[in-house]
Amino acid sequence: MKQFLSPADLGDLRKAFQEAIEIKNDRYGHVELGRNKTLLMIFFNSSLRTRLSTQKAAMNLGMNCIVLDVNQGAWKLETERGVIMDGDKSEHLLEAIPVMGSYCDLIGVRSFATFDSKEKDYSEAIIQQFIQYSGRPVFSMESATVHPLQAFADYITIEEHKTVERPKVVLTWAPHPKALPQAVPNSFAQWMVAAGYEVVVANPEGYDLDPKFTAGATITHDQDEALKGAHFVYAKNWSAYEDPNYGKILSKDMNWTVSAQKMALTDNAFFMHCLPVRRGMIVTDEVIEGPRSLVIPEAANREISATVVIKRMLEALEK
Ligand code: AN0
Ligand code: CP
Repeated sequence: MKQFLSPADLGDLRKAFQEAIEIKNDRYGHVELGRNKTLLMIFFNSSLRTRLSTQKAAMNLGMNCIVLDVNQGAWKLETERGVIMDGDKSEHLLEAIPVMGSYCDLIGVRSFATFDSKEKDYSEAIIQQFIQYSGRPVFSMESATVHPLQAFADYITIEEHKTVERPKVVLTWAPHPKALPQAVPNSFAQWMVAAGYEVVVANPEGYDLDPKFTAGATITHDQDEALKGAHFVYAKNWSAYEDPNYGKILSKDMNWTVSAQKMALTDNAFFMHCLPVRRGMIVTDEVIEGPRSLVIPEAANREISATVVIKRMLEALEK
């Protein structure tokens, strides 16, 4: 595997799940694979889970790990070609990327949507430059439009907890004070459809996601209707995708907050969220602290999803 952005990069999801469970039962079983290999993790944005779980995954595989927070201590990077660099940016990404590639064997990149340009965000301009110019396999640690390590961990978590072969999985928008990317819901919808589940996406009008990611899911603007019979409820805020409101907040409607009353509409569903989550906005304390909340095991599975992905990239290096 040379890049990791989508479920297609992983191939057969059932095989990937089996590999995940093998790793979970013996997470140091491949500790020789990464000996004298180095992972470079590059963060353009903040992180708790991704940083810790990905570093832990690399260590499980015997790798060395270097972490760079681009905005704290590195030179300010220009990302556009053809500009006269007479401003505050000291270095161009086109030099920085091959230099970074020369110090490592694999690269993970976190680079959120900036909302400056939908076209730029949806072309995944930053991570694609890493893929093109680093000379190394590259995986997304949440790039502009996708968060595949999260969606893979979510898939593992659902497989572990489901009690019917094809569960009803509902992705619901919920209110949030700041404009957030569509990366998590895009990947979640894409992976859940790829897993073969019954997938329903519920969001207020104006918040429909890019159909490229939701193809195969049912889209509705009626949250209560969507929740009926759900086995898993995945809450997430995102900003508008559709023009002319790309990246904007159109609603903070607290009727969309996932509460015990909302969960009562479901088939005793599990509650999921990628974290970090704002209590009282996205979900009530009662639901997130309740016995059907999977937020902690879901976050713990980030170590597992990252171990599978890094293992596959290391195996491909040897070929
Ligand atoms: C980010 C997002 O919504 O994409 C990261 C989630 C994993 N969340 C925030 O910035 C709060
Ligand atoms: N879920 C997730 O990716 O969390 P962080 O932003 O803390 O890494």
